[in-house]
Amino acid sequence: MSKPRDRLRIAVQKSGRLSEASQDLLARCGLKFRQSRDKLFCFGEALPIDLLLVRDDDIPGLIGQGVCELGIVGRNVAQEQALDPARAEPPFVEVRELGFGRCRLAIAVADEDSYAGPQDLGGKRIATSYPHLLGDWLRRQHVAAEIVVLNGSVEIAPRLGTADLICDLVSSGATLAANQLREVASILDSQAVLIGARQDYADERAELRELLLRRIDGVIRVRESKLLLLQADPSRLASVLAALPKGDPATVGALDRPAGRLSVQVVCHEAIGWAHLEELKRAGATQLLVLPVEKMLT
Ligand code: PRT
Ligand code: ZN
Repeated sequence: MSKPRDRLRIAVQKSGRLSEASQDLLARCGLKFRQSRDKLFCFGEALPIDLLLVRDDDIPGLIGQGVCELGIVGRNVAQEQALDPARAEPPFVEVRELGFGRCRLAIAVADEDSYAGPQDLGGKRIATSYPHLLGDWLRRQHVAAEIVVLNGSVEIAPRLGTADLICDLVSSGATLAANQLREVASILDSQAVLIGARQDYADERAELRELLLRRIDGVIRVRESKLLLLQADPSRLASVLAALPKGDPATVGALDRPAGRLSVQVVCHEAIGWAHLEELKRAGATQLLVLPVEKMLT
């Protein structure tokens, strides 16, 4: 058990692919920070929630040691450390998917090499920075291969002859293409996740954690949400409602002008494309408006 504390600490990546989006998410939750001189610790001014700016690889460990209660990392980093056989049980759990930093951990072979399935990897040397995730996947495929651990520039290993193929993070695929490599299997779908300590807190941190999670849920819901407004004739209402995108129940009201017409509003949690608006128009909707939602508390 860690000592009682009345402030919550969140660890986020100091500088890298997840830094900006992580800090942006917390700002949208209403958190404001005063940065310290060493730029590692940021004091929370709006709420008793402080920020630690560190390397992403250190975040699961900081939670394990009780230094922080929450952290934002790629699922690839969290799962790699969770699978480390040196640890009995990972001291953290995935609390929320955050929807940014999406990528996948994938096996890639040289363009000219054939690949018919995992069995083709038997006896090969695979370069990766994710030995535990790769080892776990190979075991589940019943394939025995040699894992060559590299901490960077994994994609050049086949050309250097230090490995036959690689297992690395891919987002656009441009890096693989530039290195004459071809993705053949994805072993983990990743994105930024909020991780937290397994334990419950018997002090102020329990309530702060709940408050922050509620705000994060609101921010995530709002990010994809749109308010759809339209008008319809009562005779067409049923067909318009049937054509609405999935979302919260629609609110239907009567308009003064033109008399007898109905106004419909609904919060939608998926993208509304032009084709969908045209379908609604065919169903009898007019005056269609799609508006962004800024805040939501339900
Ligand atoms: O310094 P620190 O240790 O904190 O940062 P880092 O260098 O370890 O991590 P960083 O900032 O590179 O990435 C942080 C997290 O972003 C990763 O752990 C992933 O969860 C996520 N992420 C999302 C990615 C990518 N997309 C990504 N494309 N991380 C790395 N890449 C690399 C990949 O390794 C490869 O070299 O980008 C290249 C491939 O990109 P494409 O677009 O060419 O396919
Ligand atoms: Zn890192």
